[in-house]
Formats: sequence, C-alpha cells, structure tokens
Amino acid sequence: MEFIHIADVHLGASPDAGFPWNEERTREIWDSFGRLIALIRRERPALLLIAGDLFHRQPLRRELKEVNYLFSTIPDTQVVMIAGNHDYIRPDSWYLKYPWGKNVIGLWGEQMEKVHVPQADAWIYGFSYHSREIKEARYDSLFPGREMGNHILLAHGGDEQHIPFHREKLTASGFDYIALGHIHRPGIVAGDHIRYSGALEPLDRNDIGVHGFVRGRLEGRKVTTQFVPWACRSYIPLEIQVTPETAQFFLEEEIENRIKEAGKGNIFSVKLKGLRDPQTVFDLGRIRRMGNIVDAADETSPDYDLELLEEQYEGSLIASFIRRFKDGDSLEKKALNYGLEALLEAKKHL
Ligand SMILES: [Mn+2]
Repeated sequence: MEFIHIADVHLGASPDAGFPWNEERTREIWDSFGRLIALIRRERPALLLIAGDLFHRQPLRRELKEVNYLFSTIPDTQVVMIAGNHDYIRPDSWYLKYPWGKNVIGLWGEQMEKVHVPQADAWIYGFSYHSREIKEARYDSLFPGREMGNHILLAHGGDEQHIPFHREKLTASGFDYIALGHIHRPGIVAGDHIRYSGALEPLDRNDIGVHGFVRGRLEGRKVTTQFVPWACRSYIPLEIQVTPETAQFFLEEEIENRIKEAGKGNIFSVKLKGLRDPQTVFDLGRIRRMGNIVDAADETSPDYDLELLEEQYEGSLIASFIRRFKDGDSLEKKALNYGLEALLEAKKHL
C-alpha cells in the first residue's frame, strides 16, 4: 500500500507581500499543490494524508471548490485530512459545510476519530484544531485499536502552544505511521515511521533548506518512507565576506555570481560580514534590486586605524576610549568599534 503525506501547504499565503514577485509566489503555492495532485493522478497511491494547515487561514468556499475539483481527479486515492492551527475549525467553517467528493474524508472533530479505508487496508486516526492553540499534550496518550490492518495517525503540532509531545511516547504508541504537520522543515522524529513532511513550499524567509513531501509504502506492518523535494524555490541566506579593499562594484559582482550559482529563481537574504573600509558605505538599495532579495543587511565593522585615530584625537574622549579598549578581547574590540563609529559620527555633526 502506497501513500503520500503532505502538510502545511498554506494555500492562500503570500509570504513575500510587498516584493515584486509576491503575486507569482502566491500563485505558485497553489500550483505546487496542483502539480502534486497531477503526480498522484499518475502514481495512484491508495492514500493522500494531509496533516493540517492545508490553508493559511479560514478557507473560502470557492477555494474549497478548487481543492475538491483537484481531489476529484484522483478518484483512486483516498484523501484524509485534519485542520491545523491556521485553518482551525470554526463553527461556520466551510470545511464542515462543503459537499466533498466521496474520496475525501475530513477528520474535523475536536475529539479523536478513526476511519477505515478498505482500499488501503488502513485505519486513519486524527482530530482537528478548533482554536489557534492547544497546549495539552494530547498525542502522548493515544493508542491504536486492535483491528487488523495498518493504523495511521494524522497529527499537527509539536511546540509548546500546539500540542507538545514526547518523542518516546509517540514512538511507543504503536501506530504504524504517524504523519506529522506544523513544523515547516522536513524532519524525522523516529525512523521511517514518525515524520514531519515539512511544508510543500517554503513560506517564510526563515524556512531555509529543501521542501517537499513524504512518499511511503506499508507492507504488512512495515513502513518505508522517503522525503521527496518538490518546492519551486528555496529561501537562501547569502553571507558575503568583505574586506577593507572591497568596492561596491566588486561586491555586486560577487553577489551576482553567488545568486547565479544557487539558481536565480530562489529567494535570497544577503548579509555582509567582515571588516570594511571606514570610508565605505555599501549601497544596500542597489543590492536589494539585484534579484529576488528579501533582505540586505550590512553587519560589517569599520576597519579603523587605531594608532592614527589615537594620535589625531589626542586629549579627547576618543583617544582615551581607544586606549581603554584597544588591547581587549574580541568582545571589547567589537564594543570599541561600535563606540568609535558612534563617537566619530557625533563628531561630524558638531
Ligand atoms: Mn501549523
């Protein structure tokens, strides 16, 4: 029996609002889900497990129409899903009212339910969020029934505000597979059988690394799973080392090369590190316009000629400040650099 496990698709999210590629990116999150359904149409796994936060917020009726249409194109696959903390069930939720196709099961209850899926020879367990937070460790005390067949739990959470759990308790619970959602980076909680698929697409500049879904196979009660990279783009932090010799033009060439190397379609945040010429002010505005760049920060320190400054400012606060800190440890040197920057800047305005 084959299954696909996804979570945290966050349909409707616009992670890069305010940036030129925002609209395309919002659309891409939908398209990525659509492409996955097309893959399922070809591969025809018995189950599509959706472990919460299919939507970024309360889904609209017309959005569920799109999703239900996509599900109708995979009639051989049983879709089973729960709602997470983002798309949690409100009394007026369209999840409850929508006339879903017959291959779609939503475990929308607040209490644990289980459903039998004959074509997968499996029992699927789960419950949905009915509020933004659930602080009780509700997964720690769950156990599968004794019926024949496979027992699979859909679960969403894993941090303090969203159903914290103990890894050992989940491992000992006896489910054949636990499909986890909520944490956006893919991850293994225990072997092949307790996994976070991670988000299908990265949704925030901090969601670095690969994103995709989990493909699994259950034979008897033995499960094998693998992570499949799927996202159109990644968020990539670029750290650029500068020296007092670095010129703006050189810096831009360097960033351009690094962007090319990583793939232009990705989304970058640039951080400048190292020592810069005290006279140099890097033009971050130009850097921000070089590609899909969500953030550019200058974290360099000015490379002061302490001896020269001390001489120049002899008898002033600046000279005694330099003498006090110049032989200090790296933290004191850092403080010296910041202090000098402020003092010299203030001096300019006198
Ligand atoms: Mn979540």
